Amino acid sequence: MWTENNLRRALANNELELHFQPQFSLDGRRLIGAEALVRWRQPDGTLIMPGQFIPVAEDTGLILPLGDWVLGEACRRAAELLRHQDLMIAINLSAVQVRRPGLAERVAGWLSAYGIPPSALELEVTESVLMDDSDVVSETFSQLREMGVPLAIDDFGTGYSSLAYLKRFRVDKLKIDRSFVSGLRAGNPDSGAIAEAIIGMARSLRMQTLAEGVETEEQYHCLATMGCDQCQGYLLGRPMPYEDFLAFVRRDA
Ligand code: G
Ligand code: G
Ligand code: MN
Ligand code: NA
Repeated sequence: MWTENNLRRALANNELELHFQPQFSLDGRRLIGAEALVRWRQPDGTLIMPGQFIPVAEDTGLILPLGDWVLGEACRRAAELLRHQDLMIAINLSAVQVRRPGLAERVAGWLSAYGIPPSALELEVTESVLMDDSDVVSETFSQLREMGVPLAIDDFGTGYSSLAYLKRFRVDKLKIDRSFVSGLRAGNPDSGAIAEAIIGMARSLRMQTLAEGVETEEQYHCLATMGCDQCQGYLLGRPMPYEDFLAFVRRDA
């Protein structure tokens, strides 16, 4: 496991980078954006995945400067990408970042620093973050809502979901966890029962749905039949370095 000092050095030496996993509309397979995923490029070239350092960052408070770097870098990249195509960049937020006052102001600052519209960014949080009923969390999400920054629930369906938070916050999108996608089989309605229930609920509440972890044409087809709006997964593109994603966008544009 990486230590606080390793991570502090990584931030100071600018060793973090964002990779981008493309996201598509299910109807027509149009490129609509990407999820930005942080990686740590060590001086010898080794790439460290977030599962190995995000927990350390969360425990030590370094997630605050790290998360702010991710936000700024995502906005910088979004500004470049918007010159080629109308896209949305999604980023992941940790609970620690949301509980700290001032997140909405940071977001507003980065949007204006790079001159991008709020609709070019999407913030992903897990269900547990929205179950926090503190004033700070409510205030932050209502500010973000007024600003017009879209909010998505990551790994939807895997938390201990009281769905009450869906009444308190305006959520724009549910990201259907890949555990509900991996088993999808054409001709087997049971395999898609949970995904279908999520899609139905989202529709009644006027939220969009994005299926994660789509790896096969069969899964893609099942989701399209169920009326899911968007997807991401190895079938259509793995997380990739910025330059590769840019090439991807230019081919598509
Ligand atoms: O990148 P990978 O493809 O291994 O992502 C693993 C997990 O790491 C993701 O589920 C995501 O929740 C988390 N993660 C990736 N990038 C970030 C980030 O910038 N901030 C936070 N808080 N979590 C991230
Ligand atoms: O933020 P979140 O927890 O959703 O992070 C996405 C994670 O899922 C990343 O680790 C990413 O590399 C991984 N991932 C993305 N697409 C696929 C896929 O099609 N299959 C699998 N198994 N993992 C995926
Ligand atoms: Mn995510
Ligand atoms: Na997820």
